[in-house]
Amino acid sequence: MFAKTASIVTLLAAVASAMPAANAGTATTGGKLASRTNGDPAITHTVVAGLGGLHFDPDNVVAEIGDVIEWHFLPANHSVAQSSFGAPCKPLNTGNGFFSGFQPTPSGQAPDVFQITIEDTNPIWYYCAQTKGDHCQAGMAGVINQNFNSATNTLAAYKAAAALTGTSEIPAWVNPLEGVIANPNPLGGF
Ligand SMILES: *[C@@H]1O[C@H](CO)[C@@H](O)[C@H](O)[C@H]1NC(C)=O
Ligand SMILES: [Cu+2]
Repeated sequence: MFAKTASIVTLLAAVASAMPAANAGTATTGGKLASRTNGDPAITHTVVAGLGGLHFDPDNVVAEIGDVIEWHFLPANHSVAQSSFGAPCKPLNTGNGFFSGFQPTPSGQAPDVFQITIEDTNPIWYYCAQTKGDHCQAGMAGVINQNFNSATNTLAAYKAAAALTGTSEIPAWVNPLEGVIANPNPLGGF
């Protein structure tokens, strides 16, 4: 992904040097999403829950507006729930954070995956809400579009704070079907 981005950046720089200043970052008209800044087609970023233990892999993703994040679930029983940076292992307090529901599987990958579409470039913090075994406290926490200019709101700090929480909160609202689709690549190995 980074190599591809770099080559596109190089290409755009070459194009830009031969053209008047580009009007990047303007809002679309009629579209739900703001403009992508790189003109690249949307891509799907795969994140694997439970790869390498109580861990999301990769747990720090940089995504463009319009990209899809797709979580796959390995054994035994994981989930993905949105939180805030300041309150790890707890659902976003407004009740409109995402939650995949639990996606158990005894082996291989769970039959379903969970998808969200990136609608802006604000950081998205998330965790696994499995309370049996304290997954979030053990490091099952991740971020999309961390603000790399912030010295405080880092994934390391989020995980450190998560480790200090007593127990996780399972989102109480029922929206697990939103974004849950049949696994498009159930036999893909990770
Ligand atoms: C998965 O975990 C949830 C939360 O702990 C639990 O309610 C559910 O019964 C588990 N499912 C399986 C199949 O173990
Ligand atoms: Cu988990």
